[in-house]
Amino acid sequence: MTKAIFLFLLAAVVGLFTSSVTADNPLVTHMYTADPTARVFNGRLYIFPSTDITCKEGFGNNGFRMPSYNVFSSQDLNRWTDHGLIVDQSEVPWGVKDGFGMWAPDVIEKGGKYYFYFPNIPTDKSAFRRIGVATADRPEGPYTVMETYVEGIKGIDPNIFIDDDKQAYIYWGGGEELFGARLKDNMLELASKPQVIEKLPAKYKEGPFVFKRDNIYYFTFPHAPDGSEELAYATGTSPLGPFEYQGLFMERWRDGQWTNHHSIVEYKNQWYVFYHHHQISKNQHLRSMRADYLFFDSAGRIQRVEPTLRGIGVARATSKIQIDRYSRLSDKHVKVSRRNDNDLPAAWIVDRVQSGGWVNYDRVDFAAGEANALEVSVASKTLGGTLELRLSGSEGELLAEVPIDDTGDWDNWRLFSAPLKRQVTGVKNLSFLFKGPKNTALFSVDWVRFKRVDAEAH
Ligand code: FUB
Repeated sequence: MTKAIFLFLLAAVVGLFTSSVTADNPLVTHMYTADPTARVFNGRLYIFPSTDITCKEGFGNNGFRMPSYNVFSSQDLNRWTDHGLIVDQSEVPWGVKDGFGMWAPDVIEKGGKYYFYFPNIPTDKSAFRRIGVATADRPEGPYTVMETYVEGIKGIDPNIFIDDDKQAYIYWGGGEELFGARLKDNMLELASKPQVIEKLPAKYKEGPFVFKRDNIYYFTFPHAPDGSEELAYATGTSPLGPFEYQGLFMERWRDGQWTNHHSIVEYKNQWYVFYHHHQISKNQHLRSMRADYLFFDSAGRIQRVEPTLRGIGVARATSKIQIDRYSRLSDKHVKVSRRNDNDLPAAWIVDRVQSGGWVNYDRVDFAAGEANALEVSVASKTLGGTLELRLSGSEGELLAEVPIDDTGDWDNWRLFSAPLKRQVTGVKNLSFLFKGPKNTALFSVDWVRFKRVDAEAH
C-alpha cells in the first residue's frame, strides 16, 4: 500500500466518525480550517480548506503552521462529511517536508479528473512559494502529488477558472499585484506568460477567486487597503481582464483577525460565500471556515454580506439544534459563552438567560408528523423558569412552553420537554423566549430538538 493510500484510508476512517462538522458557523469545530475553496462536483458541495495547527505566535511563516489539507462535503448543506486528509507536506516531492507552508488551495475538475492546486515551500529555495498539483479520480481522493511544481509561477493562493470554451486559467498572488495566465490542456503547465491583472486598487491583495455569472467575469480578492482584509471584487468581460473595480462585499474583521479568504459558488440555484474567521480560537493563526448566503442585485452587483453564526442550510427539526448559533438575539438578557473553554471540538451555550431575553433560529425543517414535542438540554442553579417556543419572532404564535427546574448546578445538564400545541410541518423560523423572575439568571441552554412521543409520555 502506498503512503498516500494509507494516509487517505486513515484520514477517511477518522474523518467519517467525526461529528463536529456543523450546519452552523463555524462549519468545522474539531480542527482549524482556513482559506476554504467550495466547489460543486457530481451534485455535492465540497470544501477544500487549508489546515491551521497550534503555533507559537511568529513561529512558521507569518505565524501560520499549515501542514496539510482535508476535504469536506455535503449534499444538503446541513449534514457534512469530513473525508479526512488528502495531501500532507511530507508527500510533496519538491517541497520542504517540515515547512508548514501549505497555504490556500484550489481544486477543479476537468475530463473526469480532479486537479488540486496548492502552495508550498520549494526545497530549491527558488521562491517563497511555488504551486504544486495533485490529481485524483474522485474529489475526496486519493490524490497523487505531481513530481514538480508548475513552472513560471512564484506566489501563493492559486485559483483556477475554466471558461465555457474549456480554456483553463490560473490566478495567484499575493502582494501589491495579482497575476493570471492560461493553462495548457494538461492543467500542469502555463500556456501563456503570467500577466498582471490590471486596474485593481493599490495595496496588498491575495486569494484571487474568479467566477462567471450571466456573462460577467467576477475577479474577487481579499484586499488590505488599510488594516485587515476586506473581500472586494472587480468585473470584466474576459477572464484576464481588463476588470473594473466594484468595491467590497464583506467588511474587514475588526477583532484581531487580519486575513480573510473566500470562495464563491452556486449550488442548487443559490449562491454562497465561504470564508474564515478566528471565533473559536481568538488566535488569528487558528482560523475556522464559515459560509453565508450571497446575493446579486439586478445589475449583477454583489450585495454586501453580513457574516452570521447561523450560516447556511436548513436544520432538521429532530437534530440537536445549537441555538447559540443564532440568527438574531435580544439586545439584553442573553449571552453566548464557550461551553468547554479551549477544548476542541468547540461548543457554545446560551448562558444564564434572564427573563425577557430571546434567541431566533431560522430555517428548521419539520417533516410531517415527525415531532409533537420540544426537548431542551438545560442547566440551572436557580429556580429555573420557562422556555417558550414561538413561530417567526418573539411576538409570534406560541407553540410550546417548557417548564425548567433547578438542575443542581450550572454544568449539570438535564433534558426537559413539553408538547407542541399543534402539529408543525415545513421549514419554519423559530424564536425561543426565556421567562421567569426578573433580574436573575434563570437557566442555560445547550441545544434543543424536536421529537415524537406517544400520548401517555406527555
Ligand atoms: O492561510 C495562509 C494565507 O493567509 C493564505 O494563503 C492567504 O490567503 C491568507 O488567508
